[in-house]
Amino acid sequence: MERTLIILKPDAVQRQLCGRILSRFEDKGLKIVGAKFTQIPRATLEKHYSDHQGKPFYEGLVSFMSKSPVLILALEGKGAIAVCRKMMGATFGSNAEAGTIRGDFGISDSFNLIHGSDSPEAAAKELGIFFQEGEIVSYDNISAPWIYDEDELG
Ligand code: IDP
Ligand code: MG
Repeated sequence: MERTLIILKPDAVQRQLCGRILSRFEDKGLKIVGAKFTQIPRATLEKHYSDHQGKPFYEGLVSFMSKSPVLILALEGKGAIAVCRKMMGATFGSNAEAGTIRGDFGISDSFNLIHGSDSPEAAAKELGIFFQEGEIVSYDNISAPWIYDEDELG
């Protein structure tokens, strides 16, 4: 099982789409293991988006992401990182595939509703930025034996 860091961005919160977006992940079988509703300070965003520092969209991105609260999630499941990226769709709302979150709920290239870790290394880094020790919760989900077969559950 793998864990990934998801952020429902300020536009998702302001447009009151958090429930509908989170439902998609729950429907898929992903398990919520961490959740935090908060406004992210600029200093934290600078760490989170350190790879994008210096890019033309960086300042706009940090300003957008700090403008309003967000819903930060840790989701767990088989191949969770790639599964979530696939469900999110391509970065730009204007060309994200229909059926994906970005493809179905937005059209902007910067206000694209959701962040998801793009690799195991990024997930480890990002989960560490947004969740302290003990804030990610391990627990048994009663549906698990009907979401996965015995071998997958290990
Ligand atoms: P990702 O969110 O699909 O991983 P990244 O390339 O990592 O995409 O970019 C991070 C975020 O920066 C995007 O989700 C989007 O909000 C914003 N962004 C990326 N490229 C552009 C751009 O060309 N114009 C405006 N905003 C951008
Ligand atoms: Mg990215």
